[in-house]
Amino acid sequence: MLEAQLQSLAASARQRILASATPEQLQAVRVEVLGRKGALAQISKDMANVPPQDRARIGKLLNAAKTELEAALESRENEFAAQALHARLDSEWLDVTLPATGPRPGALHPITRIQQELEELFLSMGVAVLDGPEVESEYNNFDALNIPPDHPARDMQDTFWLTDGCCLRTHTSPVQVRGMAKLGPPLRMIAPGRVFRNEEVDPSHEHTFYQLEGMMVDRNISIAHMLYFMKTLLRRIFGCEVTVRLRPGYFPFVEPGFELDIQCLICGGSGCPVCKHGGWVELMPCGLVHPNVLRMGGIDPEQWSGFAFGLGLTRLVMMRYGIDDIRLLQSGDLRFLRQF
Ligand code: 2NL
Repeated sequence: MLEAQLQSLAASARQRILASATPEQLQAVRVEVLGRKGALAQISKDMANVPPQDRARIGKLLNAAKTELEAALESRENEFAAQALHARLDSEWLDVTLPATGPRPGALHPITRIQQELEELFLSMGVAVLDGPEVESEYNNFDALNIPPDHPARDMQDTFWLTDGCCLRTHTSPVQVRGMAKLGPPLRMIAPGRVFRNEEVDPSHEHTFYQLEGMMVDRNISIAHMLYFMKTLLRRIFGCEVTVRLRPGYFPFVEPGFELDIQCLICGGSGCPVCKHGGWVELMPCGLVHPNVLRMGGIDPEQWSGFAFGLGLTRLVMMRYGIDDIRLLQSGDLRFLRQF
């Protein structure tokens, strides 16, 4: 009776093990047949009622069935495990022979590049490259440059004032004010750097931009020295002969002061959108250093004279690369920066 029950149980379990389609179904069969409260456990309990002379035989059969079903379950489990491994290997397949993406190196900002190029050019001409703070005293930024107390540049509208009376430098001139005292005459120096103006921002105006100012002081320096120097500088910057003209210009720190224009390099002077059809492009304010500025810098204007100029690095970069919106330069936009 128990023997027949055992045989039919084993047969149906064998069948169900082979027919199970998922690891979950197989596990359910294991619990039902071999589990602590499963069918074989029940039969073990029922052994108590088997007549003693049959017990050993049926006990053997029971153990054999257990061992056999255990083996069948394990073999089916191994099949499922192998299937799962294959599926995973197929989905996680990786072509290790593909070329690596490699590092994407950074690059210098175009303004940094033009600044470094010009620094090297000036160093090769024996000119000192000076640096100075971006926060300056009112004295260094305005007074020492002969800018009168009521000058509009000192206005809240044009200058970022700090609460302690200092300001963000509006030009790199204060570096040259410090340079006059530090170097003494004769001297040749440039001051490249970042400057700040409290301006409404639009495609051609930024609150932060870069300029490079320069000053040479020696005996009997004249406009002729200045013109020769400027033409040499521009030839090196643009890589070709540049035609220049001087127009009078007013800046409190120079006397006389000029606007230096270059003949348009795009149209050669015949007129185009870049020069607004005038044939000339305004490039560098310049002049002979005002005697008051020399004096405040500790240099005797009776003994020495000098020329000075300003050069907009930001505008130079825009001209070189044809950038039509100044705001792109400070945007930090990688789509823009990766082009350089
Ligand atoms: C500008 C700058 C110029 C200078 C700057 C200068 C500096 C000292 C003495 C004399 Cl310490 N001059 N710098 C000279 C001429 C032009 O232009 O921002 N122009 C709009």
